[in-house]
Amino acid sequence: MERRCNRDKRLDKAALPGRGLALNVAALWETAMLTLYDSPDSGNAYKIRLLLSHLDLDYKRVILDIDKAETRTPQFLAKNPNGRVPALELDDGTVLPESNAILFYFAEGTPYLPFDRLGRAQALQWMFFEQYSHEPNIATVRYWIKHKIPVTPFIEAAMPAKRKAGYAALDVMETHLKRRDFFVGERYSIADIALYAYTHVAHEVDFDLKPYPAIRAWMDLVALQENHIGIDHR
Ligand SMILES: N[C@@H](CCC(=O)N[C@@H](CS)C(=O)NCC(=O)O)C(=O)O
Repeated sequence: MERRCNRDKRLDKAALPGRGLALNVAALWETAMLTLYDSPDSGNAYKIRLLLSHLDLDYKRVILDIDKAETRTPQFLAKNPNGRVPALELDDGTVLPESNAILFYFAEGTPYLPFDRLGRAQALQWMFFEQYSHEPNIATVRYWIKHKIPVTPFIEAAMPAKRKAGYAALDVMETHLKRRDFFVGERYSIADIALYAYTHVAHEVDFDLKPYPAIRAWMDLVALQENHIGIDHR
């Protein structure tokens, strides 16, 4: 079992949707055994660790080493045929892969998912945007560079296009955030978690966030949320 301990106490300035709610949510899941198939450097897996921290839920963490292809073993493929983390295993053996689906699953009934119909659809809107326009570009560049993937002719040719598309996604986010603090309904939600995961580490692979003041202000607000943890939190 992994327990979180680095509670961030700088709470006053931020909108705090989860305040006082975490205990109730934890009670709901009290008897459930949750297993997260995880990888420490994965932003997609970090999304889940972050939401579970906000909700103060305990879970078992099974760490798979992507670089050693531990996501492609027959044992793991039997759980997630797509061979990727994160994947959530419930105590009845059901396995739910896909980071944003897992976020949605846990956020249901909590303030991390908007309560109104349009707000929920807008949260999905931004989560689909993240998976189509943001993550395949920024996360892929990060993976290639941080994991020292050999530069094949394909990667060499694809890199500039991935960077360009990554900046295009950041432009969309900047435009949206210029006039609001959070992505949906003026409060922190799983839409913010989904987009924060790879945006806040984009600088690691030289995406320059200086021209994006609204994104930087939003990232500061995200980091102020109750029970926030960093991607490196163990
Ligand atoms: N759409 C998936 C993407 C998951 C994904 O790409 N996971 C990567 C780590 S971030 C992975 O497990 N790679 C290992 C592999 O492909 O074998 C999600 O959002 O969960």
